[in-house]
Amino acid sequence: MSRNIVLAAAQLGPIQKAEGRDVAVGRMVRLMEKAHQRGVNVVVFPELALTTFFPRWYEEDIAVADHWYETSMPSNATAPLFEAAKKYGIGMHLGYAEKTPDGRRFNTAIYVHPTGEIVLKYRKVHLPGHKEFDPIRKVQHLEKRYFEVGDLGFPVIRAPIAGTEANIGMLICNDRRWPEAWRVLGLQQVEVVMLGYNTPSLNMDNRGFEAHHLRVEHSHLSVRSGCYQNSCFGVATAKGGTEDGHELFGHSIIVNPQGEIMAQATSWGDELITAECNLDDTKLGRSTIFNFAAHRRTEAYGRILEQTGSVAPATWTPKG
Ligand code: CDV
Repeated sequence: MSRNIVLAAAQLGPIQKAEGRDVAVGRMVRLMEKAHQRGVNVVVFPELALTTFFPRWYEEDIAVADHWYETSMPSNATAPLFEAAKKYGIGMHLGYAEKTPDGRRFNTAIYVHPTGEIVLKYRKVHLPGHKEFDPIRKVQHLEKRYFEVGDLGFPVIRAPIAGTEANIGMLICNDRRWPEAWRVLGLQQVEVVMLGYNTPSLNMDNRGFEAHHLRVEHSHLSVRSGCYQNSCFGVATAKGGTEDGHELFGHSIIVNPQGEIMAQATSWGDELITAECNLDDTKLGRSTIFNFAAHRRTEAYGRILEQTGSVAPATWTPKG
């Protein structure tokens, strides 16, 4: 049985603060049409794909930001996406801000089967930035204010895709920089990691200089090493371009289990990149150098779970 599937990253250009969900959803439906024309089986949209990246805007009263969140999925606003997925028989990954019935807020992603059923939900674990207004920063990054830490772990599920089955998992943006997150997925034999991101072209933290070209380099390095070290495909989809005056770097990629980039976006706008992926290509790494059962040494990894921050090592001094 062929285990070839066609994966797509559906990069979005900027969504301005003043634009409604209908604008974003219309653009996303057009990308789904394009995906259908190119024989795509799974489309991956970015993190917080329905709105501007609102955590850059400070609100004293968090309830004032409530209009950025989805309280149901699908909703009237997102129904056209679910309809397009069904019409074209395409699986869809969607990132959005979630507000639960009991008032909890998460940075969330779902994977939707073409029938419209939600197969998998993930809530972002690694929330970058800060909770209170930071006068040092040129631009705020208030994910710690607007979201709780995800409470679903890093789930992986086996789901039907294009006549075969694939083990799928998700990360969201900053998660891609944490090898622990990838490894938890790898330990569940993930074959396809879907992840969306909104990453500014400049480090706005302003506590030191970071060369601009390294921003993209670090993003790609993280995804490529995550895929290689866990023998999986990765679809990393950006929001790009100048959003409300702030530049996001785009550069969406699809990566194979060797850590090679199979496709890369070249614009900062709406752009669909695709790659035909043989899921059996995940087997080589998994059965050789990254055969976890044969080679992992959990007895030496205690600190990973016992310690959060780093500690200074003991100091060696010469005896003589
Ligand atoms: N949305 C994000 O998680 N962005 C972070 C930025 C702020 C560093 C990222 O890791 O790309």
